[in-house]
Amino acid sequence: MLSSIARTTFKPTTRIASRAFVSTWNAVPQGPPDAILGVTEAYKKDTSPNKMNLGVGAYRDDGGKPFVLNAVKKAEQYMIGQNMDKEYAGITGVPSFTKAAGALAYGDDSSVISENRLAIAQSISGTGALRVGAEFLNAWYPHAKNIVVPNPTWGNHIPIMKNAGLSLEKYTYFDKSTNGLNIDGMLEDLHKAPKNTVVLLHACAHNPTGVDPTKEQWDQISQVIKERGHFPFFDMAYQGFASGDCTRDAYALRKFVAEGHQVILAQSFAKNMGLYGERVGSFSVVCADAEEKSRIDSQLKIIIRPMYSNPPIHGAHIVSTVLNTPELKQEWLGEVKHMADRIISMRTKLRNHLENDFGSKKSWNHITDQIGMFCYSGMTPQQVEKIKSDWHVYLTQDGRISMAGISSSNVKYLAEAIHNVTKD
Ligand code: IK2
Repeated sequence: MLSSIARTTFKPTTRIASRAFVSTWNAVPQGPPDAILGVTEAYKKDTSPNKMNLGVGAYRDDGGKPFVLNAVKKAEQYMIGQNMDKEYAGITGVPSFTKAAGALAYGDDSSVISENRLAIAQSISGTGALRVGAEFLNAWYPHAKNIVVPNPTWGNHIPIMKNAGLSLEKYTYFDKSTNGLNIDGMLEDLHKAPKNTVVLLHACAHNPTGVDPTKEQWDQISQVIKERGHFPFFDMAYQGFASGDCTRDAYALRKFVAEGHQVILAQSFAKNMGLYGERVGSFSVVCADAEEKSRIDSQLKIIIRPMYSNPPIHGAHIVSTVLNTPELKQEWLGEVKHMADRIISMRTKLRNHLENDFGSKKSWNHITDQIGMFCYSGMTPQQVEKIKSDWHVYLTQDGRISMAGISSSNVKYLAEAIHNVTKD
């Protein structure tokens, strides 16, 4: 039986084989490498013992090694002891995770939680949260589907929003002449944007510039968003990484909620819990009341189900265990502060070496003024190319340095490299 099927099935193959083979995918062109992850690919191929990967935003300890937080290790040990099953989570994820994640972002005492009006779904980290959010806007935002993002912004924001069908423009953010925030330009652009535009805001530790608005500037931003009927979409990928304090870093989000904005939020635990590859985050919607929350929850499920059915559970259980166990939460908060402090100390050392050891005459104030994981160095694409070819230092084309990739043992080498490529 099998051999007769085989004979009839394979008969035509002899005819096809006699023609020149043309693959179905023949016309698919080679795409460019990813602007950030492509840097890691190039770094891996470099054999120099001095090489440094300052491209991707991933925290390293002072020995340059990936850092698994103690609170995370303890949570995993506890989970093994619990003999947990591997059943599917619900479409919106592990409830003990989403509850704790919402409280961490909005505050334990937030009315959105006590009044049961936060619709929240576990997501595939921050990227997945942004994508679910963009799909949600495309499906249900009652006005024109326009979103504005800061210039510059995290590169992936642009295809995420566009691929979900939103029309995207940029608003002024960074001032090259001061390496700081151009607040007047930002307010003006937000004022000029068509009414009801969705405004993407980095809640803290802006990527790639490391420049955040002050509290007073957030108040001004909130004001113009309100006046123009715009809608705030917060991206909080670095809670705790800006100041070392998760409450302080949630200032803008909580202030907007307190002022009556109905915000939406993409939250990530990649950086602040070191759970990069676990892909755990959340997308949430502040609703008017519990009845509205129930309707929004139902629509989030309808959006998520055909995309990936339901999220992975391991990372969510880690976060839930850490946040719901007081001693582990305390230890974790200390570890977040430790990571933020190590980055701050690298900023000070880098600037110090540039100015004092190598006598750079350029201004490097912005290295210590900027906050979070990144330093927007001001290096040109040519200088970035030169630091890569001559010094084996890898960073993104825009001159962004991932400060978390620097350690005590190579900060001086980096300063020397930067000085050499920037001195002319
Ligand atoms: N939003 C912002 C602003 C981010 O920076 C990131 C993470 N970017 O990290 C890579 C880099 O810039 O080097 C995200 C969202 C999403 O992160 P994740 O999907 O890993 O949670």
